[in-house]
Amino acid sequence: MTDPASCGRPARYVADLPQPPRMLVMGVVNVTPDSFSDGGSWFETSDAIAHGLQLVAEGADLVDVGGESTRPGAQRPSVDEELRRVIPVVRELAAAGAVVSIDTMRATVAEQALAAGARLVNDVSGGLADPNMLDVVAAAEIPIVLMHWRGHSDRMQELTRYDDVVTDVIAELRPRIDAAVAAGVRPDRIAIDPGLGFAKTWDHNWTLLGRMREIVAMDFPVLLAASRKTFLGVLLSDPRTGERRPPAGRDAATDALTVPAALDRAWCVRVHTVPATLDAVHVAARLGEEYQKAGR
Ligand code: PMM
Repeated sequence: MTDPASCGRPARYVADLPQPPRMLVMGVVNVTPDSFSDGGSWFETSDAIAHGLQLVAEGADLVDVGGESTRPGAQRPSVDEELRRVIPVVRELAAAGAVVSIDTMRATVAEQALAAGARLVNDVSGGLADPNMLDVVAAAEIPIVLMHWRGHSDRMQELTRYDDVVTDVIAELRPRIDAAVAAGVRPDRIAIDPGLGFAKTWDHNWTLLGRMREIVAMDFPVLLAASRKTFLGVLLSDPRTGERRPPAGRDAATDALTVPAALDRAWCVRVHTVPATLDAVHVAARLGEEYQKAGR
């Protein structure tokens, strides 16, 4: 669905998911011992469930449950271990009424999470890591986020060469969309994501953010996940010691990016803390109305 009303609102929404008159907010539940942003904080099932419920109570439109860290150099968990981490969390959150997204590159995990009540698959590999993923999503008739991805975390830092990062990311996302549609995923159930931090240098992330409108112009809903990422920690390094700002100190910077994301008409931001993000989203939606009137 396209909403021509205002530049502070998503250019496109994803079918079968909430469609509030503003950009959506996805809260992150990392059921991992080693995520860069919050590793270990919600590794126990009960802690992860409580955290997810808190994100929903704070106003998250979606909660994204993941059991595999994608930090550079991370080792993959076994399928059984990933299932053990995420399925009980998905089940409980879905039963409590949350709209749950499963952050996985594995078709088996996606399939079981959907059976446990997940309503969206967030595949950071854009369907590349597991040849069965797109078929599973098509058969389940649910939406998917296709992220720009070039390889697993153990080698993604070697894969950062681009002629022009925005043009190349767009060119590499298109075949992923085509593959999803060819597998039978309905086009209005597809969202795309430039994959900030994945096979990107710090500067590539800024270029992608600065030229987000070119990605939005692909005419698919755009998810952005800048939250707490290292390029923010680098920007905000301590001027005296040169030490990077730690992840928990990057939330204000994350929200500073939420406003332009909404004004550029992204569909959703994926974040670790919800309240300030939601405030920023409301501000951007209201400001967008004025920009529209002013012809900006
Ligand atoms: N980044 C992470 C995990 N999942 N999903 C999408 N669609 N896009 C991302 O950029 C993305 C993701 C890694 O960050 P985390 O450790 O904070 O979860």
